[in-house]
Amino acid sequence: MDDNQYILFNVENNIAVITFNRPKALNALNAPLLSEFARTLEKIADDESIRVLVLTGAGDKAFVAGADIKELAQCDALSGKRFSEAGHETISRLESLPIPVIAAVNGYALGGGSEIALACDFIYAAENAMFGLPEITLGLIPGFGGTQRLPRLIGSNRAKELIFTGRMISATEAENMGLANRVCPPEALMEETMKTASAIAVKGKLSLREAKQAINTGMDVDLATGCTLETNAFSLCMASIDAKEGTRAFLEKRKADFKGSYTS
Ligand code: DAK
Repeated sequence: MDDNQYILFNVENNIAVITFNRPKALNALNAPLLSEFARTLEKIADDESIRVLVLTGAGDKAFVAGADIKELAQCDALSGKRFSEAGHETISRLESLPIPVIAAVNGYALGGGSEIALACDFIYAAENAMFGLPEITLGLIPGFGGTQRLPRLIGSNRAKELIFTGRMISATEAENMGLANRVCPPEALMEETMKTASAIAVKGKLSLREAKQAINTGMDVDLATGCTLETNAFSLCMASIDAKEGTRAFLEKRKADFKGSYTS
């Protein structure tokens, strides 16, 4: 289907799955993996048929164990800047995809791996998952948005403790902190994730996009501005064929068949 070396990409029933596939290095993010990831996200953004994206890691040990430390160790200012720019661009492309994205964290999600999961809409974790931002141990700080997204999700006090110590936390602790939505036995993780992905995939693509955008943008503004954003998004939905179909389907006692378009 494509010529990727470090990314597996599969689409079935309108659900795309990206698997980070460098299991011998615990799926650590090297430059080629990051650029394959970026290209695949671009392809997904251009494919109207894809309704949900799931991210996971190959093997049973890791989602992504962070940036490739061998590569990091060789970075100078210029290559570090390039790595940083490419990383930021990719993470923000991931976060701003107009479809829901679920991280199925099946082992270590460290550093850049945790940051990728944080840029997804929500996280399901296997019981053996471990989360952490160990950059401080390397004399660094999180560089793919961890200092910004983690405190927004779990509060600045908890985020500071994790970032200052570099301590890893278990899936259960992550769930208790509100970092992971659900914890499953490892063998059930993909099934549970795909069940939720399928439940989302049959909903209207336009209303999902508007809901995601309203939440993401609304988190960074005051409540009144957020409610104005919601009003505008709501009126866009009302203008869509999908809203006509959804309301009509309810009245006709049948399942809605959403087309994801404003016009017929
Ligand atoms: N990079 C490269 N190789 C890695 C790796 C990594 N991050 N993590 C694991 N590996 C490799 C190991 O070297 C080992 O390879 P071989 O020795 O077999 O060749 C293989 O994967 C298996 O790992 P272990 O033998 O260590 O496995 P263990 O079960 O004993 O330990 C572990 C698992 C996850 C606890 C351990 O591997 C570990 O601590 N890994 C490193 C975790 C880590 O510190 N990750 C990096 C975080 S820093 C930036 C933006 C973002 C970032 C940087 C810059 N800019 C904006 C510029 C991000 C930084 C990070 O992510």
